[in-house]
Amino acid sequence: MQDRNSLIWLDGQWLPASEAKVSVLTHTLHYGYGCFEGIRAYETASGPALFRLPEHLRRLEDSARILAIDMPFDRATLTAACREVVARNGLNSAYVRPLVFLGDEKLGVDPAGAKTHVIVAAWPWGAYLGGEALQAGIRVRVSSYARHHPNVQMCRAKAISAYANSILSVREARRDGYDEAILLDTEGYVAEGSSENLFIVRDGELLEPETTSALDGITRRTVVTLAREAGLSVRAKRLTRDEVYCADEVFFTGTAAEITPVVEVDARRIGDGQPGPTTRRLQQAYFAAVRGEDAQHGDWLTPAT
Ligand code: PPE
Repeated sequence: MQDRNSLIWLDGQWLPASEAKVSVLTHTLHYGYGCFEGIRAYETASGPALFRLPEHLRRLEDSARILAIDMPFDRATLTAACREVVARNGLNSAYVRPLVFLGDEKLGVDPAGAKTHVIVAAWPWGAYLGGEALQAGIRVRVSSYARHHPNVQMCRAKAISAYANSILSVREARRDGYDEAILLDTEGYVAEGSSENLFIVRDGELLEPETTSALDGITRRTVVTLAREAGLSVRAKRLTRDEVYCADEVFFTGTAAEITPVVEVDARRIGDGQPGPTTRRLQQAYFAAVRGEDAQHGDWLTPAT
């Protein structure tokens, strides 16, 4: 997937992907200790721009803090790397992936002595859940796996190790013929998708899970803002799976997944089985914002050049 000639930023140096290599004794490869971000750059009338870059870099800093990893690079350095990785690779739109990991200086669970490294890579990434997903919607199942309890894996960190749970749940869903998974928290309330936050619409109101077992998604925050501006009521409450079954509309949000309608959950059709009007309206508002067509939210965009 990654073009071998694409340029990757590694600890302050620009290297072709074929040379941006780590040792098989890299600490993070063995124990999954590290964190990352996913940021999209969209084509706008004034060139490619990164959507909500400061918020993503703030969350990367928060993730490192939660994991007690000292970040070796400051915000300004990483901002420049994220902008440049799009520009240097000549991408009009891109998915940008900063990743913080520990090196091969030592192994053993205690990472003391292993050096912290950072990469920033970028690649073109189309619709996350397939070309049709944004238009037609997807089918999801409630996972047999629970999302992490915060005393197991602190979910406010976008920690690499949290994703084994995501991978198991998405593989289970696909094995069973679904497109994605919804994970409940350990108390049985809805948490999030394997790599998305979830919203439901019921009687014109937008509801999101009140949970400590989900990532604080930046697309989620964007949708809350856009919905309120559109005059919709938005509320967080503990959501159960049967409330999802009975929703008028369900959709996922995420940088990669953008706003993906959900039209079926556990063999139950949602609404009339088509993406609903509120989902459509929020998709339109979201795509206008990311493409720089919403004058009110120009400050959400950082030009790549
Ligand atoms: N929950 C999880 C578990 C998650 O991984 C993501 C993003 C979200 C919620 C939504 O967060 P935000 O992107 O800030 O709105 N998942 C990223 C990784 C996807 C991947 O396959 O890699 C993403 O969407 O970039």
